[in-house]
Amino acid sequence: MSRYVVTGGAGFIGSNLVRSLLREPGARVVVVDNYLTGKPENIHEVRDGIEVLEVDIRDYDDVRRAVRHADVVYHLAAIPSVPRSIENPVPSHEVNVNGTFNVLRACTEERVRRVIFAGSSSAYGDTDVLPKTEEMAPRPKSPYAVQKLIGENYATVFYSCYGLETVTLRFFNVFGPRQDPGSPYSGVISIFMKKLIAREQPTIFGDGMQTRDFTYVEDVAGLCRRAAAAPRSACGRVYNAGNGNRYTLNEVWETLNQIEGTNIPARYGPDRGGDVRDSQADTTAARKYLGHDPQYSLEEGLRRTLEWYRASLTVEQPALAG
Ligand code: UD2
Repeated sequence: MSRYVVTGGAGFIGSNLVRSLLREPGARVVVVDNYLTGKPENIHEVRDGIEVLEVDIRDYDDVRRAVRHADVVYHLAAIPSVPRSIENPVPSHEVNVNGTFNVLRACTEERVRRVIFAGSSSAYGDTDVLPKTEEMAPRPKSPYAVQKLIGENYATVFYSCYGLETVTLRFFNVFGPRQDPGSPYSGVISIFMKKLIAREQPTIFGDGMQTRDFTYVEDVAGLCRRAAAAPRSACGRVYNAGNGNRYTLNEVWETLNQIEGTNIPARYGPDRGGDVRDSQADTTAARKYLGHDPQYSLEEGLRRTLEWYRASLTVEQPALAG
């Protein structure tokens, strides 16, 4: 019987991972979250099957108690968002860097078998070549990107220096159910969903021709679990956790209009500081060493996500014309 700890388990990706872990017979799942960006309602319906520890990863002693007896720790707790880290770098530094250090240190002390760390594709910055491979030199463009890069470097060093089995997965623009659309720092697809359902125009920063490797959250949760089960030889390394495709924001908004049978034009605003222009994962290493096998096309992921938002969002529907 395995005991899993998911830091950030009440967050968007974490709460989806928790559901995926609970499908394993006999799995014991512990959620560590301080509800800074996570939400109790994300884990409400699975609450009876899990243990929840309201712990802030900036507190080492609490983290240490939380990871005690864990077989695998999925370290997803973070303050995400590129613009948020530019506007207010201190909290995200404290959580993403100091908090990550605490988790790695606590897992070493408590002899946790393996830590899966949520890295970010933002670590690459702008590269001359696409898709992006793990050998490319990182060129972070924002505090958030630096923080995630420090986290993955620590993860690698904790493996080489202390023998803690770590795997870093660089997440590439994950989307899906339970992504919070409620803040200006929310992921673009969650914002698009909310706007589409409300029949409002989204604002696209720049010309909308920037590209992202949008990856459906189920595929990411699946890869997290595969990374936990991979042989030890796969540890101490960084892997791209993307889908392998890239789409412009204009294409995403157009696809959503098609799915919904609407024709709502986007508004355009100034470029967003710290933005990477293009992003696409080379998934060769994750496929080869971790068994990564993404199943969801962008369109299928968007359909499923839209269905979830439609059922969950309490947005006032405008009166039907005519
Ligand atoms: C970065 C990372 C991603 C993940 C994420 C966590 C890259 C390429 N990706 O995502 O892997 O770590 O950070 O936060 O660095 N946008 C609009 N209108 C809006 C909102 C966003 O046009 O209302 C644009 C935004 O300017 C950007 C794109 O949409 O060009 C994606 O933005 P995002 O905030 O969803 O994610 P991003 O790429 O910063």
